[in-house]
Amino acid sequence: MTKRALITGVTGQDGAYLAQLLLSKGYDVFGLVRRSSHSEVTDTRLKWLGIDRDVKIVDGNLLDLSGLIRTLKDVRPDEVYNLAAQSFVKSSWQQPILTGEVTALGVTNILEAVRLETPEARFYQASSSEMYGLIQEDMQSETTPFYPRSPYAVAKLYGHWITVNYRESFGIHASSGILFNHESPLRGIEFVTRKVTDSVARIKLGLAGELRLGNIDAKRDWGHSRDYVEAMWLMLQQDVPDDYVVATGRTTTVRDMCRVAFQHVGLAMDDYLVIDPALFRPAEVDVLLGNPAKAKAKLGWEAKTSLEEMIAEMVDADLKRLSR
Ligand code: NDP
Ligand code: GDR
Repeated sequence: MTKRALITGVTGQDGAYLAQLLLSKGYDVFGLVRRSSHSEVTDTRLKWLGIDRDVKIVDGNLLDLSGLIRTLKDVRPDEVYNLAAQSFVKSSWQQPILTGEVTALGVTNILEAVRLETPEARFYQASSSEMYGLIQEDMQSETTPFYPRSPYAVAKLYGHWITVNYRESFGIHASSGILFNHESPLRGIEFVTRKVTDSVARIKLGLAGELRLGNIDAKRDWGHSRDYVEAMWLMLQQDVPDDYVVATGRTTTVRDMCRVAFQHVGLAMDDYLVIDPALFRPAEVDVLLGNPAKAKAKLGWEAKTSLEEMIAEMVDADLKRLSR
């Protein structure tokens, strides 16, 4: 029988790659999309991957429980991937309440809909390494204590624990992936890697003269979204639901990531980089480094793409976009 999957956040970076993966495995893929007056831009990423006609779009919003219940009743998915969120950390200080409503309580809404309509469905929650925040261990694993440092991270912590709680309270097959930063040519332009690759491409083409960044000493464990969505799927194929760190096990400063991008087009970073204090955050997560040992041992999952390969792919994609 053809498996049915529902993806919330299907218009985002991970939603697009996950939809592509599930389609390649023969799933019927349904994507929850919130209404926009600019409907032509909502499926940009699905179009980029050439799958916009293959994903069945359902109208809905993580804030609207009655709509979610109707969606679960109609779609009757075997697997539900909850990727929708207000996902930009910096905006979460400007919009802390919205972030809490969508990124935290929204998880309870979708879990309630699953519990009421399709309690046998397997559930994936998009948890985040941001939950570690002010790190309590040099290398973060599933047992490292959390210390969130932004309204976004606080909201994700709620989403994480409510997922664990629905697993333990109602026996729902609910797993939580604690994913470290992952990027791609489909990354939103506001996130630092894509901001860098887009700016480097603009500078190379003579369309811009500088790149303004905030804290370039921050360190992140960066992987590729295409690799990470595979781990999401693997989690839902296990007999027993669980929580997994998904990471590369390597950490790099924003400065060095940026240098890789400039080097790829043969330019010297120091000629263009400007530090802008306005881009610093009220509280920073200085360093993240994940330990993916459990994902490797239990899921057989490993990151395949290096930071250098990924940044090169992103710069090339931005050069192509801008040259059109
Ligand atoms: P994106 O920001 O690219 O995508 C977020 C998605 O959520 C979009 O499809 C957006 O829709 C949707 N969305 C936002 N608010 C609502 C709402 N109220 N109702 C329904 N849909 C909504 O994020 P990513 O793809 O990068 O990340 C996917 C998930 O994984 C997120 O939950 C993120 O927090 C989490 N995560 C991401 C990591 C990363 O490094 N990328 C790491 C760890 C966790 P629209 O297009 O309409 O805006
Ligand atoms: P992050 O990603 O906050 O880790 O959250 P982001 O790319 O926004 O920032 C990474 C680091 O770069 C520093 N930085 C800048 N960041 C941005 N966006 N713009 C800048 O100009 C800039 N200059 C320096 C930041 O201060 C930070 O230290 C991402 C999101 O995808 C979350 O949803 C996800 O949960 C986590 O990754 C894991």
